[in-house]
Amino acid sequence: MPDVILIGEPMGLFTAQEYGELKDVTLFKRSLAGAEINVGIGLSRLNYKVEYVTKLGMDPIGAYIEEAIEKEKIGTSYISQSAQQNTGLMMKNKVQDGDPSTAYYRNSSAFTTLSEADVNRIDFSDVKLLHITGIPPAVSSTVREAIVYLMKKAKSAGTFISFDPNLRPALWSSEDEMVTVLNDLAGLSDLVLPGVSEGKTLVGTDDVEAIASFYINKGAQVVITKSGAGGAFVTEKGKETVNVPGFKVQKVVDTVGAGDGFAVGVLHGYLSGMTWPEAAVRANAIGSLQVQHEGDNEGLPSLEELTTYIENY
Ligand code: KDG
Repeated sequence: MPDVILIGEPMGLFTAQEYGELKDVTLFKRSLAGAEINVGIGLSRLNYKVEYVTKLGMDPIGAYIEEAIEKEKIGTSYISQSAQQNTGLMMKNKVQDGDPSTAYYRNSSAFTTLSEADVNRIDFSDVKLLHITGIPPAVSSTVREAIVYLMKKAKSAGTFISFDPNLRPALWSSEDEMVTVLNDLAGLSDLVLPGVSEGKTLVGTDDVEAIASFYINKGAQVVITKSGAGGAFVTEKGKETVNVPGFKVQKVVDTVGAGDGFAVGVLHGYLSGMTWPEAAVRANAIGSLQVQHEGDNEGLPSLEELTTYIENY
């Protein structure tokens, strides 16, 4: 049985190898993207048994992604395929430092056709954690239904559920819909991982205590709010909020994937029995490693690399 189950849309990522607008770039490097597969890769590198639920097209990028997932020692038993639709793609431009711009090619992708019928054989007995993000429920109503089905099944099996809102307004038909759906999903979760600016959109405030209270009142046991350079704010039900400072970085190469790295650290802490503030230290460390690398998951460390990084910081 896996320790962790994740569901999401992996994409072939084409990262520009020269500066300029995406429309002008001629040279790209191919790799793998997708918030949930990033978290899966991070946890697998830390030696957890991970099973990833997705649907791929029967095309070269789908085949590449399946091989990449296997190389990362992630289970593929819950991967289904569509003969009619293609695997999603994404492009990202090269930046000197900071936030690159991105373009999606994922409308009507194979993953958008995933439905409850693709996931109803998933067995949660002995599964410790189900990790959900706010991206997959945006891509289609069938995916959204499948996610609610999985969360309810996990909950009745006693599996811990973590939720990272991962706002992607471009994928939703309206902000109202995004806010309603994501707050409902957060209400089915034990751990919620919002960013401060996401809190502003989802809860209407950037006050970390107010954001945490909102999700604790919805049923969460713990809320860990990300505040970039301000580190993380850990609020456990019935306890005072604790600030865990971030790790300073010499040079930010690419911010994409930092939130996924943060989630990896928190979930590593949970799975290995640490306190939540201890987990937040790992989260800040992995987030800071990830921003020092180009690519979505290239900075995610092994257990030894993580330990050495924290010890030498
Ligand atoms: O968190 C990194 C993601 O932004 C990236 O991998 C792409 O999953 C992705 C998405 O849908 O935006």
